[in-house]
Amino acid sequence: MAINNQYLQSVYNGLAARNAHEPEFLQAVYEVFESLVPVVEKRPEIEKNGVMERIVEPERIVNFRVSWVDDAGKVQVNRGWRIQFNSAIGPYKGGLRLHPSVNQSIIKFLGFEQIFKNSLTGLPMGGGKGGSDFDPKGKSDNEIMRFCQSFMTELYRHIGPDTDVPAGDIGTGAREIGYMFGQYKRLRNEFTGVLTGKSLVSGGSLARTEATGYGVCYFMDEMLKAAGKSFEGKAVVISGSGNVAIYANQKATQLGAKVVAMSDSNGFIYDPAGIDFKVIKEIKEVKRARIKTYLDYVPTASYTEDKDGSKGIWGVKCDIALPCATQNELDGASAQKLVDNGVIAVAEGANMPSTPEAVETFHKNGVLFGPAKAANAGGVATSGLEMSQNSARLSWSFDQVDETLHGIMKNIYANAAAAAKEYGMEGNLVAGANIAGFTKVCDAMLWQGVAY
Ligand code: NDP
Ligand code: 2IT
Repeated sequence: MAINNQYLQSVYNGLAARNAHEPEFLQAVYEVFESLVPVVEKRPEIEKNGVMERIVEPERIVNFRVSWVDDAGKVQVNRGWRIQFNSAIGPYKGGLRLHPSVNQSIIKFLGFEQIFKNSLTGLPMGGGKGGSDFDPKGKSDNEIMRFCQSFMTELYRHIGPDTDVPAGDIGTGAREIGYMFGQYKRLRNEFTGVLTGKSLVSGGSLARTEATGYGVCYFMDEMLKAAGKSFEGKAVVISGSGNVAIYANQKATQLGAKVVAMSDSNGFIYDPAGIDFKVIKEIKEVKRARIKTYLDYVPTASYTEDKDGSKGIWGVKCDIALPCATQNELDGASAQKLVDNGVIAVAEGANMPSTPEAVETFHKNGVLFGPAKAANAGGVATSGLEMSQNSARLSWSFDQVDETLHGIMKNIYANAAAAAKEYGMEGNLVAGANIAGFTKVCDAMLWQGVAY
């Protein structure tokens, strides 16, 4: 692999040598650097001011111990992180992931992506991310609470409504945000919008729960429209069955499509009649059960245990695919299966779900492709709207938030498409999103001088 620019290649080589043990982070940086070749060539001030050297080094990483006592009275120890990657355009903003696979590479790739995603929203938010290798699966409510309180007992000193505003991600939903918010308030004696994704009874925003999944579909709708197509009558496959996947199902169905398959890390369900959003919501949000229990509600559906590292779902024939589970869940072979089965469009609800080989396969075969930092930006955008409502101490109606979100997603599509065209890569939304997201952050860094 080579980046077709000496400056970018040499910054990347240095980074790869220093971070050889962080493959996901390097994967995310490589893709951005590849896209920025024409920008760096056109704007010599980028190299002159060391913008690329600076942008790949986080402003700050906090790594801490999280100890808590389980229900059996045993002491458990997890690792916690918060990465404050870039504050050029606003306070650090990004979610907290709770999953056993979390390590520094995962947190750094997510934080790096967040810089450009947040910039694309047009709202004043810098890039941050955090989390822990804590596994919420199988834990009691009290164990979740004790973990979240312990996590916040360290995190609280690093964050604040004008400094760094965390939110949810994998394994962190309204319940976890609630326990963390309660602990922050106790420690600081302040009721502020320090977290987003809050419950409506404590300053949360209507439509934040739905926002990422809806936003993915709004973005997909723009891609389809530009190609003279629509969701109407299309078969959709959505991987995952968490927050993003559930509301992507609801919106795709509202827009006239049929969601024929969804998954979790154990397997996938298939229902050609269209998977019922209300049933999935009940199973996941209320019962916190596995997706195979869908068959208890809809016996005509089928369940396939996944013996292929959660990749079996990509063998289901569809017109539209929305990967909404996790990074690198859709590899080159999976992309080829989708292409062979006639897929016309893919938009990423998860962060970096497609491997570089998968993205190349989609591009080569003329599949419309919406990259994560553009397609799933609706979640953080609506978090930005939650921050605005908290600052103003008022709350907007569901329709007001949803319409603003819709407008933001349309803008992101238009800006990414325009940037790709301006730099001679028309139709390549990976390049377009990276360029459009980078430009604002770069300009802010140049304007503020060398401070970091
Ligand atoms: P949830 O925890 O609500 O759901 C995650 C879903 O993905 C579950 O169905 C889970 O299955 C599945 N999953 C997670 N890890 C794996 C894995 N290693 N292999 C297979 N399946 C897996 O998370 P979200 O829906 O919030 O997040 C999903 C993705 O969307 C993530 O990439 C996240 O970063 C991204 N995202 C989330 C946003 C948000 O607002 N929540 C905003 C933008 C992006 P199981 O239950 O079996 O683990
Ligand atoms: O990846 C993401 O954009 C999120 N998990 C949402 C972050 C946020 O601050 O709402």
